[in-house]
This record gives sequence, C-alpha cells and structure tokens, in this order.
Amino acid sequence: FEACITDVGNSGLRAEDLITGRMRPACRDHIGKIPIQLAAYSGTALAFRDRLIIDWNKTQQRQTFDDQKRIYYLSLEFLMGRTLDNAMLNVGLKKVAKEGLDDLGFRIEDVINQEHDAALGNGGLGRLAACFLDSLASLNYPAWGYGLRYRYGIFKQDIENGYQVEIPDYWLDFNPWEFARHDVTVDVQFYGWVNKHTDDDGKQVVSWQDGELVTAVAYDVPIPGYGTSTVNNLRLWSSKASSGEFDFSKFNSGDYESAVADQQRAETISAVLYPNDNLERGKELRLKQQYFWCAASLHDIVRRFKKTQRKWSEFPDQVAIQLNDTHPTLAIVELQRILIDKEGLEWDVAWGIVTKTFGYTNHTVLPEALEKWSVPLFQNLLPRHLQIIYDINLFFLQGVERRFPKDREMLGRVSIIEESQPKMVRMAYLAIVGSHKVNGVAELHSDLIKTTIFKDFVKIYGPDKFTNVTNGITPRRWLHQANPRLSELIASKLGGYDFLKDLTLLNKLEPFVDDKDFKKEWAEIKYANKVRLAQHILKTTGVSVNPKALFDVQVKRIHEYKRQQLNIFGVIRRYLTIKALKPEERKKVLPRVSIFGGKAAPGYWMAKTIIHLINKVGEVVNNDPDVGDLLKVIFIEDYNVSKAEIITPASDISEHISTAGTEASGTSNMKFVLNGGLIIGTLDGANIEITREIGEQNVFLFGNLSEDVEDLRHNHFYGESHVDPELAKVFDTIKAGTFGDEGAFSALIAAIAEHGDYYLVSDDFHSYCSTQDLIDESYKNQDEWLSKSILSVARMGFFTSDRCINEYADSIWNIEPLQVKDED
Ligand code: DL6
Repeated sequence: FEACITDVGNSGLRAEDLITGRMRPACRDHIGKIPIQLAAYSGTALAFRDRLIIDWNKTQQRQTFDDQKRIYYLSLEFLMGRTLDNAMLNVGLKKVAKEGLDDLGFRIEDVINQEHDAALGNGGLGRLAACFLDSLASLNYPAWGYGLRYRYGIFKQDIENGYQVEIPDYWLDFNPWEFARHDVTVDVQFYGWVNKHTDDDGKQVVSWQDGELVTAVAYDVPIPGYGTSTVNNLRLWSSKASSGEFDFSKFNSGDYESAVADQQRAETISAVLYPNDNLERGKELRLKQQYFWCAASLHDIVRRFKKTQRKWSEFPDQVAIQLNDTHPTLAIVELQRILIDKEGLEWDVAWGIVTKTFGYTNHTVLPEALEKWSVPLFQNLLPRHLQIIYDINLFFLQGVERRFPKDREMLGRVSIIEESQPKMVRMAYLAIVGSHKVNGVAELHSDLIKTTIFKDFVKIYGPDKFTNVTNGITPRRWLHQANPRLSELIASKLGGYDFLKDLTLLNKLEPFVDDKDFKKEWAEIKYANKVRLAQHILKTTGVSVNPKALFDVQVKRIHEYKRQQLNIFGVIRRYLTIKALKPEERKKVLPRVSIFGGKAAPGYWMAKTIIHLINKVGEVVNNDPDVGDLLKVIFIEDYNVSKAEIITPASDISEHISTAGTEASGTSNMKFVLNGGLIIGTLDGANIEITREIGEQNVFLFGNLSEDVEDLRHNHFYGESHVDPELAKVFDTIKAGTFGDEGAFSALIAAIAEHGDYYLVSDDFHSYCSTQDLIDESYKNQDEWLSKSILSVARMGFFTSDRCINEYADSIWNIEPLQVKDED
C-alpha cells in the first residue's frame, strides 16, 4: 500500500490513475485490500501534494533569493483540520477533481471525509494560527510557522452515559501532507550545569555543560495560498533520542528497560498536546516541550540568517518573530543566550537585537491561564536560561527604579520573578520586557490588558508599546469551503469570487437585501445546510430533529466562563415553560433545537459536569411526548474543525455568552455571522466590534457590562445576593431528580447559589431569557430575519484574517509581501 501511494504521489498521476491501474501491478493488488474510498483519497491527496511541492519549492527559492524580511510565527498549536479540500480550493482545481472522481464513481465529499483532522490545538488560539497561515500565504508574505508535531493531537471525545470519555487521537497513520526532513535536525540540551570562567584575554566565558541531548527532527507541511502560487512552510518538530539512540550493550546484557528508557523519554517530549484551553498547570514536560520547540526553531532561524552573512545588527531587519501567547517566551531568552554565549556579543547589543525582533500576542486575561514556572524547576531543567532571566530582570528593574524612584512597591509588582514560595517566573512579564510590541486580540481585550494585568507596564513603557489587532478568520475555509452554495450565490451577485481575497466587497450585497429571489435562494441554502446537519445529528446521535425548527448552536470548548451552564439552564426553563402550557397553547411555540458541542479539559470537573447535564437534559426532553418537536437538545460528540464546517453554516442563532470581560475575542462568532447566522451575545471580546460593524439591530445582546463585573462579584460576597427566581425554579427541577441523580449536579448549582457566582450566571439569567424570547418572536418574521442575515454578512468584511495579517505586517512586523508574477 505504501509503495502504491508513493507511486501515485511521486509520478504525478491523478486520482483516476490509482483506480484505473496506471501503476505497478503490485500496487494494484493492494487496492483490493484497502477500503476503496481511502485509496481514492490517497490518490487524490498525493496528486495534489505533487502540485503543491512544485510551488512550494519555487516559493522557498524565491524567498531565499529575494532575501526580504520574514515573519516567523511561533505557536504551540496549529489547529489545521483537514487539508485536501482546502488545497483543492486554494489551487483552484476542486471542480476538476470533482469531475474526475465523479467519472470514477466517487462522491468528492466521501473522499474528503476520509481525511483525519490535524487537531494540533485546543480551540481558538490554535485555529487562529491556522487562519493566519492561510492569510500569510494568500497575501504572499514570506512567512514560516513553527510548532510541535504531536504524535497525539487533542483527544477524541466519546460520550458514554452522558459523560465525556477521552480517547487518544493518533492522527499520523497516513498523513500525506507532511515531509520528514531527516536532513534537518537540531540537538537540544536540557539539565546540566553552567561553567563560568575567564579566558586568557580576561573575557568571561559562559558555557552550559553536560545534561541530556534530545534531537529535534523537522517535518515540513506545505501551506498553499488562495489564488496565488505562494506555498509557505509550516515546520513542526518531532523529538527523538540524540545520536547513539539505543544502547545495545545494555540491551544485550539484559537491561532492556534502561536501554529503551532514554529513547522513550526523548520521544515523550513531542508525544502529546496538553489538552487545556485557557489553563496552565506548570508541568515539567510542558516546559520541556516549550524549550525543545523554541530552541530548535531559533537554531533554524539563526542558521538561515547566518547564511546571508549579514551583520548581527541587521537581524531585526531580516527577522520578525511573533509569540502566539506566552508559550514561546523562552525564544527570547534563547536568542539572547545564542548572541552572548555563542556569538560573543555584548549584553546590551544582544538585548537591543532581541527586543527589536519579538512581538507578543496576549490571548487571555484569565489568571489561571497566565503562565508561571517555578524557579527550582527552571533551575534544574534550564540552568543557563534562569541566569539570563535573572539578568534580564535585574537590568529591567534597575531601569524601573531609576524612572520611578518613589514607587518601591512597583518593583515587586512588575518583577519577572514573583517572590512567592517557591519563586515563580512570570512568563507574560518576560514576554513584555523582551518584545517591542504587545497586542491583544480585540479592542475590549486590548484595553483590559492595559488597565488591569499589564497596567504598570503601560506606565513604564508608555502606551505605544501596546496595541490591538482584532482577530479574523479566513473566508476561504469558513465561507467558500464550509458553505460552497452561499459562496456561489454571493459570487453570482458580485460578479466573481474576488470577495474571498477582499472581504470588504461583501458590502455590495446590501442592495440585494430587498430582492425577493435573492432572499429565497439565501433561505434555501440555509435550509439545505440545516438538513445536512440534521442528517449528521440523526446518524451520530439517533435523534431526529426538524430542520424547520430554529437551530440554536453553542460550539466551543466547555468552560465556566463561556457559560454553557447558562445556556442549558435556559433550555430547562424553556422545557418547564412548554410543559406548563395547555396543548392548544403549545401550537404557538416556535420549535427549537439546542445544539451543543465542545470538549472539556480532562481534569476540569466542572466542565465535565456541564457536559453531563446537557446530555441528561437531552435524554429527558428528547423523549418527552408533551414536547415532541418543540424542543430538542443535542450534544454533538467530538467537536472539531471538520464538524465546525458542517455546523457553522447550519445555525440560525449561535451563542457567544461569556461573562463580560472574560473572552478575549472569540472567532466562532465571526464564522457564524459570515455564514448568515445571527448571534446572541454579551458585550464581550469581538462581539462588540461585530455589533459595531453589522449594527445593533442585527445582534441579540444581553447581560451585564465588563465595567460592572467586579462590583457585582464583590456584592455576591459582601452585599445582598440572591438567585434569580426563574433560575431558582430550574435548580429545584434539577434537585428534584428530573434529570437523574441530582447529586451529580450539586457542585454546579452550589457554585452559583452558594459560592459567589463568579461567572454571574444568576445576574445575567433574566436578561438572557428575555433575549431568547425576543429571538423566538423575531424568527417568526422570516422576512425580517433574512434581511438581518443578509445585512450582517454584507458588513462582515472587517473580520477577515487577511486584514488582521496586514495590520500585524504594518504595525508590528514591518514586512512586505513578495511580488509574485503569474509565470512564477
Ligand atoms: O485569540 C484567539 C483566541 C480568542 O479568540 C479566545 O477568546 C481566547 O480565549 C483564546 N485564548 C486562549 C488562551 N490560551 N492560552 N494561553 O486560548 O484565544
């Protein structure tokens, strides 16, 4: 089979060649032994891969020859999803592939569905990185992504008896989109000790000695741009034992375990993605992953720069490195180490180069997500880096002291080292001190970081170091690929697909808002997408849902701050309301399907309890004859990128209901609106800018504002606080055992009723429910609903990740796109 697919890939044959037998007879024999759909997938993928390789090579040559400044995007997560469909669309040959596959009796959808998602990410942060890669290539920026090649991506989620069960996701069985580069390796050092001595010229020499070496092997993934021949590179590092690999003498003498232990320990580094979203746990292996990846990437970047034989002072003119959150902050320290210990630069000269090179993006203000590492752990694993961090801190604090001599307390507040027991390294502070720009990911979030967690740093550096780049999404995947019929309809009105490269062109749809035929087609497409989702739901859950009902969707990681509990409590209230109606009154109720999806971090008990409650409510509601089609509650298992591509185009309303001030941006809000779904949301993250762009009349807003959150929390503890009466009824219903063992949900209720309701579920419940009632009323007027839907899409131009990347390029990276001629 391997030989067979390699044959197809290497020879440039097309999908049909695989099936019709333009290949070695030996390969043909294998066809009978593998599922034929998978064979068709392999053939198609390898044929497209061949095309990409040619452009990829040309792009790399062009970028090297041109020698322009490059951007290196360092992210521990790249949530790429599937590649084949995207590759076919980006190179503009999906139609050809479809026809070819049709002729051979295959449905292109079945072939596409053979691919395993590349799920090297947890949620928004990783998916943002994937959208950015698409935009960087589509806009012809010379750019590389650097990440880790986890053997296991985010776990697969099964639901058993209503509970989440985690199954390993081994995604590498057959992955045609990566190229092992055994010729590109870096030895990365851990542990050991630091030797400082003075050489014969009286110069201090520092070297990091002994310890353990682990080899990083590069795996390259081509990233094709849309409508361009640019194919950028994503380099993922895999760990293996450094040379020597295997101690055969130990093996032969019977000491099998220790013979393989080194090898296994090394391979463990890139084995698993940590499955936490917005939560850091401080485990040594995680720090090892971070350093392993930063060291390998920095080595690679420096190696490439040195080939140009430029002076070190030119490094920041050639290299921009963006830190996707604090996970890659060690790259700052590693570059400083390379420059002073290996290249012999003076500290200040080196530090000037480092700080001009890095930019840092903050993605959260949640305290539990802000990374801190214990000093003793650092000391043991990375002794030289800890010394450098102490020096960075010393010089930084000296500067602060000079500027603010009267504010002694400030030194403790901004120190990179927290004087706790044990002492901790505050990675966000290190990232700020080592970067020339810090950005948040939506306006509110960028303001909040300046006024809360990084307030002192604004005083120290001035406001200009802090900026905002509101997130965006790629319209190629999230409109054209996920919703081809809507994309086609839009193209038919705008005279082509240029909007996929300039999303602001969508505003030309506004005149069609009263066009009856257009509206009819718009509605038909939404309905067809809902039918497709209903089929998926039936197949995967056995529950039949009515596509004419209002589809209400909340799909994202399960987290108390994202408030899926608010949603399910609202669903229970709805259930109670329907039950209390007389049969003739029920006829007036608008049928609704409440759809949930998302993973809980395996150790996050409260999030798992929320999943459990959703499933238990579903079991009761979906089987209650009094309710019938009026309400269905669905939990879609194993939510991932490819499921999002089915779910997003099918929503009528989606929920973005985090406690104000907690969701940095959100990006699914953008995806849903771009697909003609309306949203219910709090004034949080990018909801605010979406509202500004599309108009308040097109968004269902509710809830308290971020500026009131602190006072409300304070009141819960020190003032009058009570549970909203409607919510209290919901709690009584749960406590009565309506949804099974009431004890299973007691912690969820207690968090709100007894422990201070940190996420303000009770405070927002009334406003949430009345807004949901308003949604029911609005949906009944389909004509008006459609107008809102069309207008919203027409005004979503701002939220393309192309705009976002151009902003980063201009205001942070100072890079230019490469001119690409057609004949290139
Ligand atoms: O910026 C991408 C994405 C935002 O859209 C979400 O609002 C935010 O929660 C997420 N942040 C994280 C933080 N994790 N860490 N570290 O995932 O980023």
